[in-house]
Amino acid sequence: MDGWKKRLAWLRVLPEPVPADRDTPLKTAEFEKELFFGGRKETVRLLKDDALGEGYEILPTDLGYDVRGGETGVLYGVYALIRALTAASALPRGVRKPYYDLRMLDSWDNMDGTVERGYAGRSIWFEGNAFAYDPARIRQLGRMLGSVGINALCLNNVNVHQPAQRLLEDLLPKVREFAALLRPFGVRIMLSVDFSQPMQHGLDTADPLDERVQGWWRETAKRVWEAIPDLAGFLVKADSEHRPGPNTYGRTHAEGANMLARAIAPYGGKLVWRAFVYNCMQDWRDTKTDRPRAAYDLYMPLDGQFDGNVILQIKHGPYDFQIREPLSPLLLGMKKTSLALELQLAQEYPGQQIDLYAMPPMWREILDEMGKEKVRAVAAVSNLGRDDCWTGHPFAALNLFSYGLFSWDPDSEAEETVRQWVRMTYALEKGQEDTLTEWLLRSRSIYEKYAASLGLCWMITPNSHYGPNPYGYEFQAWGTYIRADRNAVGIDRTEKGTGYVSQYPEKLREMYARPETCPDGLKLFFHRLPYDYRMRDGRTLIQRLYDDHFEGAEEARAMAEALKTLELPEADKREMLERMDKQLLNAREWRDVVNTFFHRFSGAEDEQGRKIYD
Ligand code: GCW
Repeated sequence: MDGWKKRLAWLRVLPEPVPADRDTPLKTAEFEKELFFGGRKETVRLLKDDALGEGYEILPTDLGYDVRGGETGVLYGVYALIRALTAASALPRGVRKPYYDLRMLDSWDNMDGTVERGYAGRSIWFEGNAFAYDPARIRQLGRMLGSVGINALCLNNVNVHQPAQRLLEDLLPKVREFAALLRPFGVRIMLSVDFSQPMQHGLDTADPLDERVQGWWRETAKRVWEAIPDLAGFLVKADSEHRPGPNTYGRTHAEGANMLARAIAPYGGKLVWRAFVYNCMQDWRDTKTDRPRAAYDLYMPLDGQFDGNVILQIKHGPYDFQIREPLSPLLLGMKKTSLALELQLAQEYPGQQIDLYAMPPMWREILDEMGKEKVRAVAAVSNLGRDDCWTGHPFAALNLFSYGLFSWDPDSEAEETVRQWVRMTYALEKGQEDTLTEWLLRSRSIYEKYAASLGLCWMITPNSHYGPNPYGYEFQAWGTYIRADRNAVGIDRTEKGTGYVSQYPEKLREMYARPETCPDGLKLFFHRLPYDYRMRDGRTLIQRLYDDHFEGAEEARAMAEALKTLELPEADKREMLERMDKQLLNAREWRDVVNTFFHRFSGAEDEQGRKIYD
């Protein structure tokens, strides 16, 4: 039950729990300071300066350091100082403020205790359709989030299943108690709400233009914010994957979002509206409809129509957190709407916290391509659960840690962030530290080689989304096709095809539109190409597919060999080894299934004569 108490992830240098009487960020900061510096020679002074808000400044003094900051800023400053000293990285200089005001972690926790796409055990706070948690664990969770600057936690799944609607009703006092546990760490609560909720209360409609509906939400917001005045906002998944929404009433998403936004505006609440909307009832015979187009087609005409406290939350790619996708064109196109970038720490598609998949290199690419200023906020789907080690695979904690750092400072470097996590989490000698850092940084490209070569995604086991099944989604209604036949594979998304490419600004459009200039990693995302298509490096397309799959599986093996040598705490080592064994089986399966699939279609032999099954 209490196993988690020994699993401190990157907080290993703060071994004692924060006592319950530390009920403000400043008091927490005092505690962390005493704990860390108690045995050291430096003297640290905390200076509260409300003008700095979440910001802080660390000033070296003759005796140690002064940390100046707002109420929460002081806490962030203390954590930043502890990180810098533990990881031997440079001290943050000057006044540091978070680039994004809202740095959200979205939990897909259901009240029955399950976690949608959760790979680290059951919910940490829900069980049996009620709140059920150890307050000490929630405080430790708050500490983890606060230590990397995450400042909002959405408690419940965006698919709002009963009785989660009751969080706004009779369970509200429980939400209030929960919120109090996280407040000393600068973390505010958010709730996912069901657009049709007024209909559970005697109304025969949820039409956003109906005055009774508007009145119901106003009343509800008043009650909710009276109970929790610092609630960060509501999160809504509407008209998406069978969720209710304004479309039912012939209303636009701006009308739907604004109605809720107006109800919560008096309290400073944010209405976070997800842009993950597409036709999930597509006929696979229909080659005109192209799922990646959907969000842009729907939302671009609404740009400028959303209220100021609406934030449109957009997944980084136009599909759905695949291993390799181009940036969502909506992130580049919408100019008059506040946007949030949505990432997924839960490894739904990338290996489910069994296979190793460090995300910072991917986020660096996404942020560089997007430009950090395009969005006003960031959100990530949580990878946490009730497992002792919090994230299933102990190394998956890297993704949570790094997400915090990137959301505070979107200019963060991937390698530096990974190294900082390694040093915070483990006390390894230099050679081992380099080994772990290096393989973490390579882990995404290894996974990509065996699971999504050339941008071919969705060749996965339906529903579970773990393991290969090239035609698993080919005849389904989700708009997720690869359209492989004996001559060619991929979807033509150029002007001659679905026209998706025209949603990009000119420079990107031109680059993606021609197979010769389209990056290899996205070749089959944008183009339908024959197996004998010549890649820039002279290989044929089919040979490149074979090579990637052989290499991916081979590199996974080399990674496992290298990581086996690490001297880690016993539990971490055991869990890592167990998962590595599974990853090797998975990589082998991907290699052989995908290669066999294309070999049977194309009839092409591997130039290197490696074993492919007939
Ligand atoms: O990736 C898909 C997942 C669903 C999820 C949905 C979403 C919460 O398979 O489980 O539902 O995305 O983001 O809404």
